[in-house]
Amino acid sequence: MEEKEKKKVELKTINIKDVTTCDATAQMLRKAERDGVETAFHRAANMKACPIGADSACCKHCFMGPCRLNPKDPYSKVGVCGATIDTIMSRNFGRMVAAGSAAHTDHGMVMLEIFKEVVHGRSKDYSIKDPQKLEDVAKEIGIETEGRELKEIALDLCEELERTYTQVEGEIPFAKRVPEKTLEVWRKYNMVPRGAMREIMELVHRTAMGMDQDHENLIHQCSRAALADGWGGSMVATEISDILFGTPTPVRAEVNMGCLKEDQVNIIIHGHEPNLFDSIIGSVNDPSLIQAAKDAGANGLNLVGMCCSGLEMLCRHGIPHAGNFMSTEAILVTGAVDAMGVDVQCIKQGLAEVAKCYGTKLFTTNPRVHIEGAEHIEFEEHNPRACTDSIVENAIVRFKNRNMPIEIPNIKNEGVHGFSHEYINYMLGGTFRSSYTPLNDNIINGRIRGVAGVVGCTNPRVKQDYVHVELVKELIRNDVLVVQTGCSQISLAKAGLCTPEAAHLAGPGLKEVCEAVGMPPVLGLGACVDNSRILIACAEMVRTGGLGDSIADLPVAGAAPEFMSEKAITIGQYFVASGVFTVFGVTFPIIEGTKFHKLLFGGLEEMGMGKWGFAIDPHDIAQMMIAHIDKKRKALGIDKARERVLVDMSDRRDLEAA
Ligand code: SF4
Ligand code: MSK
Repeated sequence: MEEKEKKKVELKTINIKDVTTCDATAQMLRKAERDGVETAFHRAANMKACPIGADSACCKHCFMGPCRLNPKDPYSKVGVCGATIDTIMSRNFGRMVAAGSAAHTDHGMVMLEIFKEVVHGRSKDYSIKDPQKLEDVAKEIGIETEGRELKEIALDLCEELERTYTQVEGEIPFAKRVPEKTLEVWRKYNMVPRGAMREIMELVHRTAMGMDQDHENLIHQCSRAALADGWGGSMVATEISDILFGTPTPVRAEVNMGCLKEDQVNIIIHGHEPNLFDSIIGSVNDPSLIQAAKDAGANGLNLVGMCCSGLEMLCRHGIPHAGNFMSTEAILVTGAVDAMGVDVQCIKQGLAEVAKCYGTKLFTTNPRVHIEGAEHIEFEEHNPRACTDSIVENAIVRFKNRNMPIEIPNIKNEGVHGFSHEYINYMLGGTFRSSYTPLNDNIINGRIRGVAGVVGCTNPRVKQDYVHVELVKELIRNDVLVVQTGCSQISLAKAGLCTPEAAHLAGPGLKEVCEAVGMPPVLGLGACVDNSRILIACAEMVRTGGLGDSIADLPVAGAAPEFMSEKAITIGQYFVASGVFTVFGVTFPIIEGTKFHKLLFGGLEEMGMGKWGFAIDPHDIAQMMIAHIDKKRKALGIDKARERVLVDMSDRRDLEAA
């Protein structure tokens, strides 16, 4: 009791309207405080971020240390071994890239293993949902498809894509998708990935004590390991998930906590891999489980997603999505969640405590993730329903025994999601002439100023959703088409910007294109591994012509304005290495003014890649991205085109025909 009182006093330190603009999350934070329950928002307020760690000015790579350098005077001393601040920061940066790359490539490898089981006929629980995509991907990486059985092609595809992970020599298969001039830069600096395992291994080795102590040399391996994720692990994860679970096409769906239903058994799936979610869709549609729910007094089984697992199924099947990373604890405060099943990545340990407070059953399902206090039901690929049926059965029991008041925020937002690269191609080019030509043409004629990828997490160190939403609003107001993935997509969906009707918030040129095509000004592409769709779209824009010869020539920019994960650093580095100006918010783990900072924020661009940028305020981020897009337009000689010509009827017909 005394302990609880103490917590209540501590909880008073947060001002809810300063930590989130998500009304549902705010409502639940107020309830959490009334209930004496702590969340990551409270812990962030009570834990000051370590300034030395935030700047990567510490090293614990050996036990002569740990060594701390002074971020305010970074060249005033060196580590015991003599390591300079640039060595220490670049090694820390490399370790983050290695961790992020490992996360996505491990995820991708799991997808490939499932695909193999399906192709060999050893798994009956999954099937090939998009055979056309299977053929298209195979053809693109040089596999003969003419006159061959799908199974033969699929077997070759498995073998070929496995090289993405295990190959020790040569270039990864999807290097074939990279524009030639971009690839030339990578080859010049020995950055074309071999297999991800090889690259991550070398990066971890090179960042150890006594290894690579030249940040200019180390950045090549940081880039190679990051590219092994973007054009490798993540890209395979996306492509195989499309083949197995279906390639997304636009679907209207609801997001926010109002997707929970008080009179139904509510089950949330949170994490990243689509297989757990795909299986539980079968479970909640099983007549015997539906009957069991009814027998328990419920009006049905209500399946809802969160974070990137949720995005995988929001984009593919229109399954409702309850919220992004910073809402995963808050939603349990509703008391309405009967079970939450989690798999991998971005699962806060704090969930276990909040779940306990509200009697929610929290299940870990992946051998890689157990949490003290959560029950583990292993998800077996050969018998997936055993796990997901059990989650549903447990949820029904919890529903029956609900013994505390339920409060569900009455907030739902509708939007259109599921813009895969293939669909963007079709949407803009039409059935018979699928192509990016209309997009490029509209960029060249200035109706669309450029394209921005706004992606990534939410983070309690900044106001949840605020930076994403303000940034995107400013971009579209300036005729920049926005593509999105990850938790950012949910921030914008909650703000109502993922609807075609949101076109009225766009500048005149973008608005005209959106209205002609019937698309939102903000296109949701999926989960964080689906950033690979943005890379493919960039490559396609180069291939289509008129916007330069490499990704670095395109009038595009990226941002992760509320990032929190090491995976985001890896994503940032693979976009930068691919040629994209990429701005991060919150904090940047490298000290300004140092040699390594100059390399990331300028030197890489001089080498033919993109560069990093940093700002906290969304309007500053937007202005940096727009200035970069304008710089690229100028270099391409299309800056004059933005002195807009009024659209005549024939232009309009062209757009409508598209
Ligand atoms: Fe200190 Fe060098 Fe050891 Fe790092 S590697 S802890 S800088 S002695
Ligand atoms: S879930 S990595 S918080 S986007 Fe992919 Fe969201 Fe960031 Fe996790």
